[in-house]
Amino acid sequence: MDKIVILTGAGISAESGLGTFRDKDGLWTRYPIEDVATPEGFARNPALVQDFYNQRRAQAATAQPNAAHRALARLQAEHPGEVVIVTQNVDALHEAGGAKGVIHMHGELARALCNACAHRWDAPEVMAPGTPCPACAAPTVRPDVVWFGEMPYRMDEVFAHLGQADLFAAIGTSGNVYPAAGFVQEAAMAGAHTVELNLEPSSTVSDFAETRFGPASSIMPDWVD
Ligand code: BV8
Repeated sequence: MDKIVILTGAGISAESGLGTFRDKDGLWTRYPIEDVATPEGFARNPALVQDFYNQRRAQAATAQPNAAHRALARLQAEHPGEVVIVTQNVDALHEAGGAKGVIHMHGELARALCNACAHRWDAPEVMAPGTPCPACAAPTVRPDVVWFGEMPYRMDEVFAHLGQADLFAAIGTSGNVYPAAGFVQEAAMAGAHTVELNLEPSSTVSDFAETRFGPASSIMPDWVD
């Protein structure tokens, strides 16, 4: 029974039309991270942050999975119970492409979170500042995404998978954000073979035993099949 752990980043959704963060016209070039992806930024200007995520939620709602998402779903189907997909992405394109049990370590655009009582529910298409929480009525509703300085979700589970990995592949991530960027070293320490599949070398390319470069929707199907 092999254990295959896959980490994905914004690059796997790029060909579905969703913006990445650090490419030339990436999201972080238009919105300072500290203003829209930190709890402090949300406290300072909730309307700006809600607008940032409303725009991305609307874009994600019409995006379609691409051949890379579908290739990963095929990999899971061909290796039942052996393939765990951990994504940094907050879109739902892995699920739309047929993947199961995806671990969204940075949360999900389609979910809302109450800062007061931690209630979570399916987010409305447009989330206005001051929206009352359906559970406690406090006007402290935010997108259920993990901001900088906040603990990513399900890390214990992820590190347990990494500790048993025979194969670890990172797809479409620049390797700039931790703890995700450190997963390759965890997997390598467990004896896993490590592969980077990306448009270009990431910041952590030297940590990988094998690299394949090119657009995810063309290199992924070859790699899976
Ligand atoms: C944590 C929100 C610990 C949702 C995101 C000081 C203070 C506090 C923390 C820190 C600090 N210094 C460092 C840290 C840690 C910090 C961090 O790593 N900072 C970096 C910038 C140095 N990390 C954190 O804060 C994390 N939490 O450490 O908690 C803790 C411990 C105890 C108690 C409490 C806390 C939380 C990190 C999560 C932040 N949230 N997003 C959202 O808006 O989406 S991160 C953001 O970057 C996105 O989520 C994205 O997923 C993530 C990573 O980016 P990538 O996915 O890699 O995207 P990127 O654009 O960078 O790269 C795209 C790649 O694709 C490129 O390489 C490109 O070449 C490639 N590509 C493009 N097109 C294609 C392609 N590849 C293939 N095919 C194509 N077609």
